[in-house]
Amino acid sequence: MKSKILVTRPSLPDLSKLVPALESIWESGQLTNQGPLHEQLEEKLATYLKVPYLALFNNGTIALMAALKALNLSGEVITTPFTFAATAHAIVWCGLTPVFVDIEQGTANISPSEIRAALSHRTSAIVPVHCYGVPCAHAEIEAIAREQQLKVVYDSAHAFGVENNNGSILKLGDLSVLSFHATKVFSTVEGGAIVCHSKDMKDRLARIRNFGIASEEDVSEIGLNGKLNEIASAMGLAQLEHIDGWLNKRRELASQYAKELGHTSGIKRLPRNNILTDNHAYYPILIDRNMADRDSIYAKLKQENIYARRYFYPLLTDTTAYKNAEIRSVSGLANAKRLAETVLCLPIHPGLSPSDIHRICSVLKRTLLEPR
Ligand code: T4K
Repeated sequence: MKSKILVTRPSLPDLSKLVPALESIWESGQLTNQGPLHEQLEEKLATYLKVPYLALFNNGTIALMAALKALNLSGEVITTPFTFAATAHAIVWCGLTPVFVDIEQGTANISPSEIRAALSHRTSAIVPVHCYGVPCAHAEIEAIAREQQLKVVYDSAHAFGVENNNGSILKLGDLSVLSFHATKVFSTVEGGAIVCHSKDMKDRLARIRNFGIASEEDVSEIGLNGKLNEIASAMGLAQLEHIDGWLNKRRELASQYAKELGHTSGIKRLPRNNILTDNHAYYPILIDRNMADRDSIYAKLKQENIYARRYFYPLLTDTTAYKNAEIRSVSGLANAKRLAETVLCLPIHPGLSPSDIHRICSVLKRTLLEPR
């Protein structure tokens, strides 16, 4: 049996880069609570990502919850069902009602016209996802938000380092939330961050992250424990030293996929429009239902020890947790349903070699030619 290829593997820094930082933690005994490595990572990441302010968190889900809390929202929040469960979970954990609308045809991102059709007097915010790192239709989304006085919190869990013509897309919206989970392009094992636009907001987020403690004498609001610890911060600092090389490696692998699969009938690439600097966090392809069945291809790859993933199937609104959720979609979520049934994310991570990509493409092409 050929070697196992997983959809992703964490990129690990040289251990030698991590050891001095770990030694400093052992020496100081400062393990968490905004220690020196945490402060360094916050600063270095804001610079690297070219964003004004950034607050670290212990994972992307808690960061999403803190972001929603910091904007003092109430009532309904319009979002997409084509996402990881955490997006909607955070809304529910904040006591808000997620209202699900469809994605735009030909993309994996929320549709502005569907947002507009779903507005109610209870709507207080929009939570779009830059799915697979592709920027949302942000100009239209933010025009609606301005007009209706709504907040916009982008779920940017997939969008580390992505830039368009105006620079980092993480600067969009009121707040933008990142994930640094082990499966992400940049990782602190578990971790996340919120990008914001003022020192005041960063301070508020830091307070929410630390139980809402305002001073030795007061707890000013209901916060949570969202702190990134020092060992995770050390991991982040070491990762930053490698990140450009890893992103380049992803670019090379993505362009090999594009070359090898470019003219294969039955496979379409999900477009990656309006991106100046891509991160290739995922490599989603669409399987033409007239040619082949996505699940058979997924299973065939598995038989060959190649583990692709059906991100995001099942659609969130088809899961038990959301079976009674509020869906307010003109199209009946038709685009999201179609995408959930036809998308396949192929393995992509810096540990893969050109021959791994060739092996994946060969199995795919062979399977597509087999009679159904
Ligand atoms: N919003 C969006 C849009 C998100 O996609 C996510 C997370 C969030 C919010 C929340 O952020 P966090 O709270 O997680 O920071 C994974 C991740 O657990 C999850 O972080 C991620 N999205 C989601 C899209 O994918 P699974 O169920 O695919 O994980 P798992 O364990 O099956 O891992 C996938 C592959 O990676 C496996 O083939 C093995 C490999 N792997 C995984 C881990 C954890 C490793 O090689 N090493 C590892 O340590 O959810």
